[in-house]
Amino acid sequence: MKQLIADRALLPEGWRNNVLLEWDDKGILTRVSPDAAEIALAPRAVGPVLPGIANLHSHAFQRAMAGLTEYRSDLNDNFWSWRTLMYKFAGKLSPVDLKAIAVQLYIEMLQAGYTSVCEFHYLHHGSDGKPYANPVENMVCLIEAAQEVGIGLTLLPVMYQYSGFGAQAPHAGQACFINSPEWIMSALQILQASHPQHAGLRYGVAPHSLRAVSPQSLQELLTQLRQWDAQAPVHIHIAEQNKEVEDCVAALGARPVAWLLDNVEVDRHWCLVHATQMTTPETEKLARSGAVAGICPTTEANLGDGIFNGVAYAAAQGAWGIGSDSHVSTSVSEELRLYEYSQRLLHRQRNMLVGSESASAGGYMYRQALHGGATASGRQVAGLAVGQRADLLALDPQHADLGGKHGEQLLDSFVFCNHGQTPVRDVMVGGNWVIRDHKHSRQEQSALSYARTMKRLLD
Ligand code: NGQ
Ligand code: ZN
Repeated sequence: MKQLIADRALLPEGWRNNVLLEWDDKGILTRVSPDAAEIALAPRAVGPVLPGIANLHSHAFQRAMAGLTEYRSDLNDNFWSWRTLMYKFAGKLSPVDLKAIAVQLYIEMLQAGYTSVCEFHYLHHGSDGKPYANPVENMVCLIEAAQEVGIGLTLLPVMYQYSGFGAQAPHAGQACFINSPEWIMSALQILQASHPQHAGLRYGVAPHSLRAVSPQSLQELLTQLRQWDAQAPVHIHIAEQNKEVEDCVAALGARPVAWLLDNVEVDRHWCLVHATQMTTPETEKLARSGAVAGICPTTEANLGDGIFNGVAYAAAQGAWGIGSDSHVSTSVSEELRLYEYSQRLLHRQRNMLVGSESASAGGYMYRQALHGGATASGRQVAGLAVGQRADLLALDPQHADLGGKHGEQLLDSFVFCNHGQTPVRDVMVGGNWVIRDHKHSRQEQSALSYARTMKRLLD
């Protein structure tokens, strides 16, 4: 029997004491008993226990670009000039490089408290656009990286066809992304045969954006996907930049979020990443759809995207989660903090996202990101409850930010304090400890191989 006792743990009903957790061979929780009497023999968590969060948006390869685009590359340096640099970098990567980067990144995510990741993966072919001998080679690298490191994975092969609205031909720099609905469906079948889905691995799809697919191919993909798996997650980049909104209005006669909600059946299986440019009616309609808004605060700030309509979305009780996207940061707490701070700066008030008085902002954000991340991942990772995965973190009770604090103060301190090392001390995924005392068993090996990869890429 696999067990853990937590003196304090955050359960769906709130903070509870003396919680006995038990899980089965698959790492699924079979018992969650607060105020447990028979606790003497079970191993004990070092400090307060939180459920682990799913990172709902990642392009793993971009981890290796962090810090390399922070200079003015263009007189009008913006999202699109950053993208040109990103394409150049993507063109240099081999499958071996991708795997070394992903291993490093996934260890960093675990250390910060993410226990799952959703990979929005579009580097499908070699830089000349030629498919690899195994057409899903890069996706296999991501699966192997996640398995070796021990993080849960939702893999979303990206459909990418065009360079802009109105089915414009792709640019040369996009050659390694290009495919079709048939390609995606056959990739999913190959992957399911070689790496079948299990509690720690789930497949879905990601039409890249309304600019990179057509209404017809989107519909084809969705029809075929739903025959294959009625519940599979669907993620899309939706409305990150104003230019994208203007082009969408010109081509399709509506703003991207409005067009998608009016033309496609969008429900809780959908995750709309970067729903940054929304009117309030779009915001309210998105909230009602049940879809998850994928908010990536550090990347959206880094790329100069704009600020998510968070206060209206929270008031409409919309579901949301966080993604580290381009990985300029892999810190759970920094993502949550920056989301709330963006709202404070915009509205010149404090604690904007929590609806009711005296509710904790950190507590609200942690729970929302937990539920939104779990829904977007399409996996059973929604917290410490029977039937969910044993994905959890134990905070360091000795950390200066946590001493003497209780309940929601722990979450507020986790999110809003930033002093020294992260308080995330131990991390368990699917019933296995993957981080102990801040360390991963493969971290030294990974650091060496990541450093070699970076040296080669930058030489
Ligand atoms: C991506 N990243 O696919 O990596 C995009 C940029 C695009 C973000 N949107 C490329 N943050 O949207 O065309
Ligand atoms: Zn993205």
